[in-house]
Amino acid sequence: MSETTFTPRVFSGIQPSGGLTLGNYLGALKRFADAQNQGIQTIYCMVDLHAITVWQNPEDLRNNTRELCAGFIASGIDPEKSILINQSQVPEHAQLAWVFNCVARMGWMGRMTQWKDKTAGKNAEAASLGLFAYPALMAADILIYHATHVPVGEDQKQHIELTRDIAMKFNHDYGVDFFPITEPVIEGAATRVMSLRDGTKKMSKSDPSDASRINLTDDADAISKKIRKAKTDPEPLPSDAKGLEDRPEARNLVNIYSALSEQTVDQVLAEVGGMQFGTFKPMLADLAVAKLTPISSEMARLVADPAEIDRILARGAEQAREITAPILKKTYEIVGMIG
Ligand code: AQP
Repeated sequence: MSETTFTPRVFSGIQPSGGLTLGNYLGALKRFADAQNQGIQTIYCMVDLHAITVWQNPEDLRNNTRELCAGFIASGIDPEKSILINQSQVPEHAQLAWVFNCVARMGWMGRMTQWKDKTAGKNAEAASLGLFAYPALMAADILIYHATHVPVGEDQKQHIELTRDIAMKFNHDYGVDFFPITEPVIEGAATRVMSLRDGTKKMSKSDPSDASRINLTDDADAISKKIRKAKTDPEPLPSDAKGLEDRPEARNLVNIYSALSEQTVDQVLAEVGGMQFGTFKPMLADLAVAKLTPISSEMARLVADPAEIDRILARGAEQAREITAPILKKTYEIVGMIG
């Protein structure tokens, strides 16, 4: 474990691989915006180098990166308070990732459930080397800032544990106390928002069924329809959280309500316990529309001015490099490449 005290610093990222879901909003963006107001430096990243681990149409990647940046800002991340960057524009991420590729072990990567999920039923030999090495780049994204805290959804927990393993192995191999042992921050009712069609599957932007997710670009009508059609069971809602066990769809909708209304699950159930879904779903739909449609209209306004988005990201990259360049230089000294 690290003996050094590192200045608290928050880092997190999202892939510009097309579209943002309610899962990304509640599991990541909303929490990024909250962290920004806690007096800690916050750095948020569009991880385009991660996105190309599976093939991306170049024009779509450019547009998706700008749309994602608009999504960050529309969700409350203020470029005056947080550093907002596009990963490829801060070259130290990729440079440190190479060093970490040489620290991390093949066996560690092979055990990652995301790697297993993304290659399940497919020919893993045909997957890109980048997809396999993805967690080493993620570790570099975090550690190039000496970030101490990473707000993420539940699905990313294993990757943060691997980031800790890489930091510990680097520190051990070189006899230094240079990289912090980063903490994942996984809090709240919606760290794992599930599909609206199957409460046992994560809500995901790559799910073939659009009805399974709420996109941040959906209008009020689409949001309401998707919630009304969400899969449920025939029982009324329970009056305590224990009653949600073994009811994945009911739990998911209550968790979403809880996160959007900023109440605990117990507070929500005190209000809606005993209600039928026919009554609860319109309440949830109204709440979701009220919270999400201002975000989608702000996103639309922002993407209409791509030059402004490019300016924000260029400024973010300059600010970021003030942090990353000295950390990379010191890493190269430790490894024996300079100095
Ligand atoms: N369903 C979810 N519930 C809670 N948090 C979620 N996140 C994603 N889905 C959920 C969180 O969003 C952040 C960034 O995710 P990402 O886009 O970089 O990658 P992802 O986790 O792979 O997201 P998707 O939607 O599932 O993308 P695809 O379909 O391309 O694989 C992370 O903090 C993640 O936890």
